[in-house]
Amino acid sequence: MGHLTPSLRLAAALSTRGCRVTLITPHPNVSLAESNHLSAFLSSHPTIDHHPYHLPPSSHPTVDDPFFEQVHAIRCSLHLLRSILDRISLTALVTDIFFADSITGILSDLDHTPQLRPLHFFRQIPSSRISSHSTHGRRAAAVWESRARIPPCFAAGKRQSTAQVDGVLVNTFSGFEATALEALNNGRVVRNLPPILPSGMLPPVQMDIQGGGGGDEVVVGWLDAQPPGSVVLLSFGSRTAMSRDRIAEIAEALELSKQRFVWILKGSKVDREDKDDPFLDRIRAGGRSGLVMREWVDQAKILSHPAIGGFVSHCGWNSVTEAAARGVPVLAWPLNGDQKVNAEVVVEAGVGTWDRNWGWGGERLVGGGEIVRKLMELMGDAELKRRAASVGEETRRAVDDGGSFDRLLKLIENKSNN
Ligand code: BUP
Repeated sequence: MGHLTPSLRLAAALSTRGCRVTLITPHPNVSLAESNHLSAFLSSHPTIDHHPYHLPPSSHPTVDDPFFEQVHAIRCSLHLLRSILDRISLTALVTDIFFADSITGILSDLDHTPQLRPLHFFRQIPSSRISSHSTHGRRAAAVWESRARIPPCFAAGKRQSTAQVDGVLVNTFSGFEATALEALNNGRVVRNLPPILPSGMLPPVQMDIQGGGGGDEVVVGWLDAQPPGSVVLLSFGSRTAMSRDRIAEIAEALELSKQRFVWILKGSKVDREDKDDPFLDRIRAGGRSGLVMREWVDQAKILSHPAIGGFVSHCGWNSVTEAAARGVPVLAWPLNGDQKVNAEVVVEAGVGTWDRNWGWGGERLVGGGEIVRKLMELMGDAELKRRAASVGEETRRAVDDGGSFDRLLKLIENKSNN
């Protein structure tokens, strides 16, 4: 969902601004959440064309993470895209950065698209990896701390794929990662990069999710009855299973703290076996002052509710930007992948806190008492609230000026005029 959500937002935003959009997605999807979102999106955007491309059965059953299994299957079958691309009259192609190298190879093979170079869609720039220092009170040039920390698409081995693209579109906004964007675009990180374009804060897509079960109404109805800023939202993404021990400690902390909360709780990797689970049902039934939601609910919508005063998050990049854009303070609790980097961005941007001693989510069992202390800090820190609110305001201003998105549209327009 972390990749699909921004891609759908981008497709919707381009379509609204007059682009004719075709969506190419692999089939089958990895999770129920993905297929539900895709169908709802296509029904609510009838002008967007859709081409599924059918993946062969998994040849990599040893990977125990369905998401990585899917990435592997897609990478192995990108040649299947050729026949689809041959049938579409393309002006511009936006691809997820995961498939950068292979797509570039396929395009150079297509007869009718001699000047077509893709735009890669990348999730974030880890600005915390760019250190800015102050000289005589002025912000000086940003430099990378170490090559090893450069995002893979910009690193030397992968540079060929970025050299052959028209731009790298990043799911971020300038108010949030100004230093990183400036450093990349001025060649201070790696020379001769294509333009790095922030997508700006893409608005959430309005759609009716099939089988949604009315969870959103339940949450919003409950939040409407709570005082402003009094509720903490807890969500650790849709993809990673948390250990039962950890779930139990969080449940205990919520009970001890008497903190009002909404907890989006997933017990398994993606949503494959998450249906009946007596353990999770017991947690859900606990007598605490909040809601435990086992089904998909609209997180961005919940974060927008005035009753929400804090967010305990695994720091998936979308979650981080959704919270930042709404000025909601974050308690970072990364689980894997790029999430520690994202947690650093949260701290650097001033929108949240992160206790590095907690390590990866699954590494060390953080006790209920410790979680209570952090929860209290998150919900009671007036300075943190002020800083987060000011980042939210800056973001809203950035959306209003629409500058970065206009640059993207211009790029596409130039290509269609060529
Ligand atoms: Br769970 C959940 N509702 O119930 P990230 C997630 N989301 O709207 P990561 C919901 O999914 P993954 C739910 O708002 C965000 O836009 C959430 O993306 C939305 O996480 C997206 O935060 C999740 O980037 O992806 O780890 O990359 O959740 O698939 O693990």
